[in-house]
Amino acid sequence: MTELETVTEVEPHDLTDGFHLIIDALKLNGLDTIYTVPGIPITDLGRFAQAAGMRVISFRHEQHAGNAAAMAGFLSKKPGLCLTVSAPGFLNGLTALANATTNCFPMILMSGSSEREIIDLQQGDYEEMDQLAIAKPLCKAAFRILHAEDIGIGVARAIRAALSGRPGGVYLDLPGKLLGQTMDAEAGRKSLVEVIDPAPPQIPSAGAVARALDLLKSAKRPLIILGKGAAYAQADAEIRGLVEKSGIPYLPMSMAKGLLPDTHPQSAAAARSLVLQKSDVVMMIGARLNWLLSHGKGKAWGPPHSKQFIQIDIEPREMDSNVEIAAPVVGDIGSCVSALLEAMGDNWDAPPSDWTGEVTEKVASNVERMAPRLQNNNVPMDYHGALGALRRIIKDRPDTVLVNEGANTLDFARSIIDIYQPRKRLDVGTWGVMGIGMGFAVAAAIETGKPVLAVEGDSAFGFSGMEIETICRYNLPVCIVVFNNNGIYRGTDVNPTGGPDVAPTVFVKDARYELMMEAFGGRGVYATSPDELTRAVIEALESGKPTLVNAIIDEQAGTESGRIGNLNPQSVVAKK
Ligand code: FYN
Ligand code: ADP
Ligand code: MG
Repeated sequence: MTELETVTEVEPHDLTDGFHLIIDALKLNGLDTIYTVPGIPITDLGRFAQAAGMRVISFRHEQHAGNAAAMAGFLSKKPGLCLTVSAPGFLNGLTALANATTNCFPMILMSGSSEREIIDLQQGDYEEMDQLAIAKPLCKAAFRILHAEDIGIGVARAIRAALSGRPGGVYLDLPGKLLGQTMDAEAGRKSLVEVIDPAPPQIPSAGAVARALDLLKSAKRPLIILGKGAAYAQADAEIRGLVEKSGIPYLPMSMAKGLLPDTHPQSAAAARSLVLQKSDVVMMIGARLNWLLSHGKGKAWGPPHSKQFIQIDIEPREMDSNVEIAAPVVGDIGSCVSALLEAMGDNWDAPPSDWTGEVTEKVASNVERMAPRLQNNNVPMDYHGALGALRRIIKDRPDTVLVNEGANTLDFARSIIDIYQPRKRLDVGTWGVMGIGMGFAVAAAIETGKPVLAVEGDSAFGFSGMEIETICRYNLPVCIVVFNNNGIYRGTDVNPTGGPDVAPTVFVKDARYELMMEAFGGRGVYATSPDELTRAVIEALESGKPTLVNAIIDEQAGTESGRIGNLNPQSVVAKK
């Protein structure tokens, strides 16, 4: 009998190993999908996970696998899993982990790593890197598991860290040596931990609720701002109940659009500047007073000290981060909103009608002003013509998930495309990061099973464009529309020296992005008019076939940095 035969005869029933303990620990906790790029030392981990019935979705670059995991976390309230190889693969995934943490999306980045002893003596191992130390400042928590018997606890700690309190990204370091370690199967099973109640309700204090309602009652011009924390909370009915019972105009942040349909009579989205400036009491629900809200002060917010803020958030330290919060309500959004609703009773007075009337009027006039522009059938297309077409498609198919990135493409789509259901608009989030497109689209398709429409600037698309192969490989119902205006912001910049290089913001003119899709067996369409665009997108959404529509946009139509051009520093000595 050879040595190998001895091993296979005696050991299979008695032993388990690091690979299988990790998979069993994830499955025990209801985590059933891994977004990954295979390679040393985790290739077999992916294989075994698939063999064990997990969904293992393999990408072309780790950043997109990481973005998919982050979005899976946002959509499911379970930590999204990303699995990468060591050093460079880990670093590629780390951008997504940091972005997830910034956006409060729960995810776990699991990376294989090299030999600890060699790393710590810096002796030059294959892909040598102290990954744990590098990850630590960029995520919510970071752990390393050295022994097979600690896998259950290690995975449990990662899950709890990702989900509890303010959700975020967790790094889990998996040394190659751990994966092959064996232990007694029964002892292994017993070492696994089922995480009980990882995000327990956090009930606000009665005093905080009463203080918030007193302030809200005293308001003459109240405003509610809904952020993506409110979308994450999946307390959709309670949030809608609170907004409607209060009668207060609300402003959705970008990824909170659809919590109530954008056509809701209380939506102040189309009167954004007015409500920010003129409101006197602002209730933030799962939204932060960061750059996207001008930090709660300055010109956008009207005269100094003209506001008081109520803030509902699970993270106590968010309070007073930018301006004084007069009424902090700390707790999970579901519990806070329910407590507010109950304490409001049945006789809540609607806000003064001169205020609600002023907001409604402004909304109506802005909507009316935009309407005719959305009907144009110009060739080449402008943003309004092209997005007007997509707006009508989403109106008819409100369960479509919209993914959106770019500069002008992002900004115009945000205000033009109405969203009707919660968590149906996924975009660049807190950092304004480019490159989330295909990763988010894959996760949206996998996690929701709904059709996905990814509206992408041509530059933004380039960051994750190779993942169209992934979309075709898994035959996902994703329709990508590339807004092709030959460059970044617009395609008209010239090299002022007259030299041979084109300007840094300019791409190949009339690039045929749709042919990329055909290369992988998907459908490619070249669309020059809103009518052609409409036909192509409807066909894609109805067939569910992976499709890329190259939408030709007037290269002069965009503006520098879209609506955030003010963030560009200006040179006093040079003229553009
Ligand atoms: C909104 N508006 C509308 C509508 N919806 N008018 C008519 N109809 C509808 N449906 C109006 C709204 O009242 C505003 O006008 C304007 O359109 C823009 O609305 P928006 O997009 O909500 O507001 P704004 O000012 O752009 O918001 C600021 C912001 C946002 C910082 C929150 O720009 C944002 O989320 N930016 C992210 C940018 C980013 O990350 N870019 C990636 C970097 S790309 P007024 O009320 O008149 O103001 C690298 O360059
Ligand atoms: P937006 O960009 O849409 O304004 P942010 O991501 O800046 O939203 O803010 C989301 C906020 O929601 C964060 O401060 C986060 O702590 C909070 N949050 C996330 N999930 C919950 C929850 N379940 N309950 C309460 N607050 C939450
Ligand atoms: Mg462009």
